[in-house]
Amino acid sequence: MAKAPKYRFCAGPWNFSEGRDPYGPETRPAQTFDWKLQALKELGFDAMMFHDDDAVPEIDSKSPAQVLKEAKELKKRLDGEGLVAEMVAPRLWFHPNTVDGAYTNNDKRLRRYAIDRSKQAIDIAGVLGTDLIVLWLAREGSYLRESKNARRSVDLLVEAMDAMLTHNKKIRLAIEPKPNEPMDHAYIPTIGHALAVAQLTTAPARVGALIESAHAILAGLDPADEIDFAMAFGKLWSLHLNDQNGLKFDQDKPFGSANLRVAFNQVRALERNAYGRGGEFICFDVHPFRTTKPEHYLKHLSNSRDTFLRLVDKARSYPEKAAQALIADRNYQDLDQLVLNHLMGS
Ligand code: GLO
Ligand code: MG
Repeated sequence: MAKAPKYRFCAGPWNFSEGRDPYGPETRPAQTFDWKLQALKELGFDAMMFHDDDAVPEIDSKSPAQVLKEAKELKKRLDGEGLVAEMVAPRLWFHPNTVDGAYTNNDKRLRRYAIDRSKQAIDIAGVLGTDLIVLWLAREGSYLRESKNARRSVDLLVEAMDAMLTHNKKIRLAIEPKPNEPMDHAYIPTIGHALAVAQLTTAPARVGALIESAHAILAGLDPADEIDFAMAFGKLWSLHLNDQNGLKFDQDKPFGSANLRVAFNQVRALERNAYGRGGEFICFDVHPFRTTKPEHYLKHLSNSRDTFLRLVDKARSYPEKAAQALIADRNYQDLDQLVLNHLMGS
């Protein structure tokens, strides 16, 4: 097992959410960006991940020059705090232009908006000192199968990615698959889809993936297998660890909260592939429960990290020899119990 480097941690400003859901308003006060930056520092995190409009608020109302000026100011602040920007993701699901999709919108003019905004996100990433662009393709799919042409949508996705890859020859695109929500069916639901689409672009080596635990679970897959699959291709460039209790709305629970064994197996997969060796971060895409009080605002993050680190210890102290003997004997009954005993402790 290759030794993993020391893990480095990351979260985004949206991970300090205020508790709003479709049935009720916020339950915690909004915090400023500065507060969030300080919070990440206090937690000992190393990086922040950004949507383009986290980096430059109200981005659509600003000139390109103003956007870059504000990105430069942000870079200075990050440097001052000793934090780095892990990635920039164009937020292509909020603006009225993206109601019916961004890159796969049926309207050419609206597709152009999505591509232009993505190019601007790439310019922001350049200023913030990261080459990683994350594409969570929120509205690339259909509510109604007959409303879109799925074959054409693949072509449009490739066209958009090619435009980004050409805009800056240094950036890498990490596709974050998710099978549903907000769409009924998304066009890139799994890592296999993401890596297959990468092959159709003009620069396959610069198109990889980001795995989110909850998204893999929503696709009916084991996130550990998704990690191994992506890493077999050298294509796991970021990670959103969290948890999800079955096929429901996207829950973004603390890591390990719903299924400790599934979390353990993700950590084992990361360890055996030496995730982080290329500078990749452990990002937690988690949210406080709606019931969380303001004084416990950071617990979902610190708890996720604590669980992660304890599971790293569990992965490193796993009784490999005993497990191998049981595997050789095809005694999976006792192998199962060995795992449970190891997780429960003696
Ligand atoms: C939602 C996604 C979302 C992305 C973020 C970065 O389900 O997980 O939070 O990770 O927008 O692209
Ligand atoms: Mg995510």
